[in-house]
Amino acid sequence: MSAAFKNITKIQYEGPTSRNPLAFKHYNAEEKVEGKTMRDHLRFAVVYWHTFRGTGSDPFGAGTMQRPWDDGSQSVENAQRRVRVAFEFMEKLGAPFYAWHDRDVAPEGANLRETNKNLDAIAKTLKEEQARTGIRLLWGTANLFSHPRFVHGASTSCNADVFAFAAAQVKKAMEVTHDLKGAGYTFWGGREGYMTLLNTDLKREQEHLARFLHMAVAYKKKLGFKGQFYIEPKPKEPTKHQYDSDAAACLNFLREHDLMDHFKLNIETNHATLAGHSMQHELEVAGSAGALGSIDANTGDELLGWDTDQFPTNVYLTTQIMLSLLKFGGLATGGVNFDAKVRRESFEPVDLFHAHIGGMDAFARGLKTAAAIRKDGRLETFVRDRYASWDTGIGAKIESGRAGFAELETYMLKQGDAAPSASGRQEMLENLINEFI
Ligand code: XLS
Ligand code: NI
Ligand code: NI
Repeated sequence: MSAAFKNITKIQYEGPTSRNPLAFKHYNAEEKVEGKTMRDHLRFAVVYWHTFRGTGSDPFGAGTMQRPWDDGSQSVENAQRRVRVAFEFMEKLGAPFYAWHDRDVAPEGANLRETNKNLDAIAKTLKEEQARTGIRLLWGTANLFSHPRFVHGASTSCNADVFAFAAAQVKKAMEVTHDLKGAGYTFWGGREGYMTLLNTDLKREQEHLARFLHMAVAYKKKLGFKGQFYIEPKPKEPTKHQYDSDAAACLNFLREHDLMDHFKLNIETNHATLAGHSMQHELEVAGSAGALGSIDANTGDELLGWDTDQFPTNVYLTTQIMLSLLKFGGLATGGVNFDAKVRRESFEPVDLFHAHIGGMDAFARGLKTAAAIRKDGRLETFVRDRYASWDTGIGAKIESGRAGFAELETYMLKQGDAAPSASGRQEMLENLINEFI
């Protein structure tokens, strides 16, 4: 076995008073919250792309990451060695899941056949390491955006051959995901959008995207893959506009194209921010439609306008997220997937541990805080009481469909005016949340 992190042993829970940077202060995997262990509530996942393939490069400078196990080559051997290191990391961290793109784990070959062969070789190593450690695949996905062939998109490309290539690639990625017993498979529309409407047939492109997803659904059935399909909304970047722009747009797209039964949403914090929404808004929209599947946990920077994919450390944010997740019954097939990367300036391997430990602790605190707020009950009671006028009388009649405009006019002519409304008490509720944080 490799030992890339020789001086680091399994990360332990030491409690809130610990001063050890390589210990959990709040995430205690076995501790029960609302009758379920933290491990099962949070289902943490490490992403292969940022954590093991991130170089630290940015538009202004080269990579900075020190990854001594990686020789920087595109060889299968290098990729296999990287897999062993990845599993050493995840095992020491105590993360039960991981996620990949096909091209993160295995190098692209000279043609599709060679590329598939490379992926098969790496899948074998992934399988061995999954068996050795018990770490499971949360979801797989295909990278349909990095290679220059995807310059105009994948399933929404103006070039039909590119659609065909993308289909073949997703077919293979689904097969490997299935073979590795993945709990899900994700579609993120990296370049499925446009840079200018001057050259774009938007209707045709959206229909192609729908056709592509129907093909995936059909192949899933053929394969016997029982994992959950996810769509991951994002409004822009790298394109100016991405068709899966936010949760509401995705739901509308799925409904329009008769795909609702086959997909749930994978909601990412930084994507919500880019869409001009809060993470909780996106969770509530997905959850209300019965389509809340999984989350990509990260955060943006208030002062930078792009997908900076930082690790989440804000307990207020994680509390809001956990309030919504608990409300909608928690994560079933999904997980808290750290689609996050260490900063370019945090280039030593140990920084990967600090980053994940911090994210896991932030979510553990969010979980405990949200559970305490729910147990206290004042917030829930307030919201319920706020809608009390709908439980009886005219409200109940409207909700049950027993009143139309004419009845409501008669009612209101008799009443003369609407009954007075009560205060929304926003500040009181904000104070209430802070009682628990
Ligand atoms: C990019 C996305 C991507 C997906 C997987 O912004 O978050 O990482 O999660 O393709
Ligand atoms: Ni993501
Ligand atoms: Ni993202």
